[in-house]
Amino acid sequence: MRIRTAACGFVAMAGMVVSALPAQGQEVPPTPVQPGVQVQIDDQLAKFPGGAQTGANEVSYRDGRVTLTIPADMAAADPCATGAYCFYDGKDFTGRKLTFRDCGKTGLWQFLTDYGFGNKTSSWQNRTKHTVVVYDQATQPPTTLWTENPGAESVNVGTAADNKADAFETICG
Ligand SMILES: [Ca+2]
Repeated sequence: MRIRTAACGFVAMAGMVVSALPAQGQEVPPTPVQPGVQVQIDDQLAKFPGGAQTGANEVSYRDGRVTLTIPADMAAADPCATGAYCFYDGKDFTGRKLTFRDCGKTGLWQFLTDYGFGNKTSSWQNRTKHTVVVYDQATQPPTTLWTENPGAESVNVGTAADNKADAFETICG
């Protein structure tokens, strides 16, 4: 929300500049350098320590096996890398993206909440040979929300499962 507000303000300001200088080929104001992203990264590292900033919009944990990507624009999300599986905050693979690369022969449990990603996932991509089973642990017993088969993806987890995932198990494929 903060980013969206800032972007709207910028557009309004740019419009004023253009109307004030109608004559010459005006200089287009430079694209703002992701004003909110660094603040979000600093906030992420403070609240979920153990990671390190590894890019302008990226925080990595566990020697790069887990990566959080924070896009400046909600609509602009990178695709999930081959060999990884990704959880997205937004539908259609948008918004914050949390990338994982590992698995366990008898299942590897991990927690989205360790990275500030609990109750957020709205879409996902699995570009590995692994199978990922995703849970809502807020219920008793835990609810199985969905299963990510190798190579599968979902642009929308559906209303019943939206923003509920907090843990998952990854079985090596
Ligand atoms: Ca979401």
